[in-house]
Formats: sequence, C-alpha cells, structure tokens
Amino acid sequence: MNLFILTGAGVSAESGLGVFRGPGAALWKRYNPIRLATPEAFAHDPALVHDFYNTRRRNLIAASPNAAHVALARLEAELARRGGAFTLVTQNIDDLHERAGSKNVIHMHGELLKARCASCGAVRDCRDDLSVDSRCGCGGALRPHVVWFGETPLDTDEIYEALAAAEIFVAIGTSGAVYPAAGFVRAARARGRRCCELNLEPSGNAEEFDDRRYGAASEIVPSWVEEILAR
Ligand code: BV8
Ligand code: ZN
Repeated sequence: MNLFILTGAGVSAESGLGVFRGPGAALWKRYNPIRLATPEAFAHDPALVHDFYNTRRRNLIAASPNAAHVALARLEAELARRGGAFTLVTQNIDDLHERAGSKNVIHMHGELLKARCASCGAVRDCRDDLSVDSRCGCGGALRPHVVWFGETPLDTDEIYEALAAAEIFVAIGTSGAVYPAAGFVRAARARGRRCCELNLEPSGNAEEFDDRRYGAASEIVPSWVEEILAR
C-alpha cells in the first residue's frame, strides 16, 4: 500500500496549538496569523512577528503530541515493516509528529523550532526566543524558518513525486484554504486515486473526497489507522 498523508493545524488542535480557521481559531486573540505570517509584516514590524513566533515556540515546547500524532507514527512504522510506502507532509510548523515517533516528516511550511539567516540562508535549531538583535555567525539577521504567505513552500519536488506515486491521498485536519497544499487532492483525483478527508467538520474542498470521516482527530485518526492496518 502506498499512502500520502497531508496534515494541517487540526491534527495539533487537541495538543493546544492554535488553528488558523474554523473551530478553535479564537485562540488568536492578540495576533491575526494570516496578517502576521508574511514577509511584509516582518519587514514592517519584526519585533511583533518575533513576539508572535516566540509565543508559539514556547507553547509548542510546553505542548505534547496527541493520539492522532501517535497513530500516524504507528502507521508509518507498520507500513514500513510490511514493505509499504508512506509519505507524511505537514503544513504545520510544530514538531509533534516527530515527538510522537514519525521518522520522515516533510514540513512544507517550515519549522518553528528552527531559525534561518536572512543573509547566508543557514538553518539552525532554535528553541529560545528570537529578537531583532538575533544574529547568525555571518552577522546576518535571524528569522523563523517558516514559509510565509507569498513565499515558496519547501520540498515541493519531493512532495509532487510522492503524490504521483501514492495510491491513497489522505488529508487530516486541514481546511483546504491554503495553496498549493489545498490543490493536492485535485492532483490525486486527476490520477484516479482514492481520496480521504479526516476533519472535525467538512473542509472547503470536502466534495473532492470519496471517503469523509468527521470528529476530533484524536478519536477518528486512531480508529482509521486501525481500519487501514486491518486490511
Ligand atoms: C505559494 C507557516 C507560490 C507560517 C503557513 C489565490 C488562490 C490560490 C493561491 C493563492 C491565492 N492568493 C494567495 C495565494 C497563495 C497563498 C494562499 O494559498 N493563500 C490563501 C490564504 C488563499 N499561498 C502561499 O502564499 C504559499 N506559497 O503559493 O507560493 C508557489 C506555489 C507552488 C509552488 C511554488 C510556489 C505559502 C503558504 C504558506 C503560508 N504559511 N504556515 C505559520 O504557521 O505561521 S500557512 C498556515 O495555514 C499554517 O501552516 C496552517 O497549517 C496552514 C493551512 O491551514 P490548515 O493547516 O488547513 O489550518 P486551518 O487553521 O486553516 O484549518 C484547521 C482545520 O482543522 C479546519 O479544517 C478545522 O475544521 C480542523 N480542526 C480543528 N480542530 C480539529 C480539526 N480537525 C480534527 N480534529 C480537531 N480537533
Ligand atoms: Zn548567516
């Protein structure tokens, strides 16, 4: 079996990390993530954008993976044992998939626990606050290693290759609002692949999916994984 899984903010919602849209988005009282996750916002007010990511980085370090992350890590391991193929692409910038045991995670929107040098491009681990004074060894300013709106997602060649090879495409906890991720289901359907949506409620592109399961990720993902492994 060759599975391609795309996760979004909904898979981390029950770990207490904010979602951008839909149920739970009320978490964003002080910040408007859609406005702040842009190069323009960072150029205009870098201290505010650093504050936004520093707050999320601290929340993430204090958070834990939930049963959905654990179930996906088990699925990856079991499919590898059976000689199957499994690709996990996440729009999330948290490390909860990895902390739950997932081995190969493609972070197409970057990673909150990494920083990048605006001058030389060097990427390093970052678990502390960043500020406008944070510098790379080369003297360049450091920014969060995340993909903002208007910036190019990471690893797109690898992603589209894996998507072309997959038999089943599964979207978990994503609103289908952000491209190019929101277009993956259409690419899978164009190849006649089976498409499954797991979400708290129908996403913006729910009608593109053959199989739709609704409920909290920490409940529906483990039972869906059990079903897949029982096949
Ligand atoms: C690009 C990192 C070119 C930063 C993020 C018009 C048409 C098409 C495209 C565009 C357009 N105008 C502008 C664009 C491009 C733009 C875009 O799509 N804008 C949207 C708003 C229209 N896209 C870009 O700019 C991208 N770059 O296009 O470059 C290109 C293209 C192809 C190839 C090369 C170059 C870059 C976008 C990346 C932006 N960065 N994150 C950060 O995190 O701060 S996006 C941000 O939204 C997060 O990553 C978030 O994960 C992501 C997507 O949202 P979701 O993950 O789906 O989360 P959301 O909150 O929306 O939904 C939560 C879901 O969970 C809901 O469905 C809810 O029901 C569900 N849920 C809630 N609780 C639970 C649950 N499900 C289960 N259980 C629960 N308990
Ligand atoms: Zn540098």
